[in-house]
Amino acid sequence: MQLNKSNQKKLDRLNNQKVVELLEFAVDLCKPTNISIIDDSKKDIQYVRQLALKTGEEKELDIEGHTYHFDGYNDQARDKKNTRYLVEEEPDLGLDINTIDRNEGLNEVFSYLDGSMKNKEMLVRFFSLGPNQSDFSIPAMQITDSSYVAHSEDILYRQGFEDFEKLKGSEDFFFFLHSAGKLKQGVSTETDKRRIYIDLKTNRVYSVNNQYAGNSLGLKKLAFRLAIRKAAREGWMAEHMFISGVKGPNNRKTYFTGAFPSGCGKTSTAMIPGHTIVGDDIAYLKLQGSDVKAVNVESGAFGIIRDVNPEDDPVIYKTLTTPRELIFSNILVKDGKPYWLGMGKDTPDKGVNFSGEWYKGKTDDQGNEIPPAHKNARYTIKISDLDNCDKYYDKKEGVSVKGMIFGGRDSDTSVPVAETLSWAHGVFMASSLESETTSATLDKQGQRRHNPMAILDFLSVPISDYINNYLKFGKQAKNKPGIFTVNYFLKDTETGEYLNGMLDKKIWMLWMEKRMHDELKAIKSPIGFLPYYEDLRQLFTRYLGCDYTELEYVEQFSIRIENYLGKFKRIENIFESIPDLPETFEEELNNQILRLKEARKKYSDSNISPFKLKNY
Ligand code: SPV
Ligand code: MN
Repeated sequence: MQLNKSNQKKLDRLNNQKVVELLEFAVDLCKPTNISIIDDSKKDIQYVRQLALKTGEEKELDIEGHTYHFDGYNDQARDKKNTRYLVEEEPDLGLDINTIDRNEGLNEVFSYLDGSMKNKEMLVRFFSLGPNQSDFSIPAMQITDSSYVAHSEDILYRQGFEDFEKLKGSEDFFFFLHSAGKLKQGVSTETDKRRIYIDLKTNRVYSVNNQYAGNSLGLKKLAFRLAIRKAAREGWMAEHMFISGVKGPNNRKTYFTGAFPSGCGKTSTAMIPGHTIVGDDIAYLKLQGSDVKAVNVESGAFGIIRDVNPEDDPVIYKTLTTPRELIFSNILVKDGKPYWLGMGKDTPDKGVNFSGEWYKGKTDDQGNEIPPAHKNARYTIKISDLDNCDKYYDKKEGVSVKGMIFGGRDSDTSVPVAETLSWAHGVFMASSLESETTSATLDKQGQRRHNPMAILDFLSVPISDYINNYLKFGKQAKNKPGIFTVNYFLKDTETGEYLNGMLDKKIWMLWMEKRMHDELKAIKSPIGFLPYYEDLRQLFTRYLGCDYTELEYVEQFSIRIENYLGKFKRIENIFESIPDLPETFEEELNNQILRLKEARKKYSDSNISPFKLKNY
């Protein structure tokens, strides 16, 4: 292995045999032309930023600090099919979790990585998943030949070279090896050989022939998969959750976490005007004394840019249109300016996008019209660049979590907000989350999928272990967070129109905040506690300055018994085939179905108005 003097010096500073071994292994396999070890210094971080421009993986836009990057035409989302766990004799992980025999998988992915960095520079990076030097955090080493990947990680994660120095030679860190493979105009070309293989045995991930961040950035969803397993084994939680500070009366701040499948309102919930953001995607949660505390694993946001406009997302829009370091991906560029779908102004008829030179009406090989920007186009920014960044976003001890929210894209069943009846009922409801698919994965869109805790794509332990861990975690917590379900996508059965406005989620958050401080009573329904009309009406008037009619309330909060029963039948069918589910969980399922059937009988109605439920 050829390291120049300054790189060798950096490696020596780390004094870590495991790091040296992994580096030697990666160099032998990928055969880079040169190697750069990057530390936490401004100079090194700037070097990576410049390299992305030099290699053409990123290009500059008019506004200072803004760059854009394209992923390949067929590399625009997470690739579930080619993301697999390498397993030896382990039992099947269950549900539709993809696995491959460990040896076979290693051979395959190594064959694609072999020589993948010829004529390229290998970047060796060190980060901290979670705040530096925190009890929550996990150190991570990333090797990549993509300066876009390394640059994105600088925006999205805390640099951790110094944390590695403090490791004193420990082998306890995650390792990611990535190569974008063969490039054409800065874009991975051999996407048919795209592989993302996760080695649970060694906490390593190998990813090749891709650039889309959900596949390539080791620290994002790849580290998350490793962390879920580590957490389940060690009794804490790694969750697909934002963390947000909800501002209640008298400036009271109450922290909530929220899990939503991608593209279902997660970032916009974390970004509600007037509230603060700690993180928008991944949280680690641990018990500390009587409290549940959470940290943001990341320090940036890789957010969906579609529909970000001054009206609906004023804070993000401002951040994206003022000078700062940020990366746009898969947007449309014309004359040094970025454009995306739903940005609130007209997009030009031609420009450059993820398909190359683009013009209105352009079609792909299959004859499909290519939109100006991809639906899953994204922005990469630092959380600290947002006006609503929480002052504790980087706090080593984390913030105290008072409530957890679970939401999906559900057009016909779930009420806009409900508080579950207990921790166990909450865990059951969160495990029963279903959502209509979106553009964040390469699947067909608009199909209803079971997605427990919005984490299914990332689960790395059998679902029964995962649920067991949840139940135990709550049992141990003296100050248990309340568990809430939300749904922003309920539609009118006849007109098909959404029953709620974009801003209504703020009201649901404020209602939950007050509930967690015992300031509001609620109506007990078969599926959980519902808000009283009067409380919502007051919140709508005070915080949104608008009317909230009894009719709206009834349409939104009536319990659609048949639809709920249909949903739980589907859930029952899924869980029936899963071995070793905790008994508590099965009881919750049976009781849930029973409560719905009893209510149907008691009210002789299958669409029960919340007004009727008052004395349930
Ligand atoms: C998500 O889709 O959940 C994301 C983006 O946060 S990524 O997982 O990186 O695709
Ligand atoms: Mn996510």
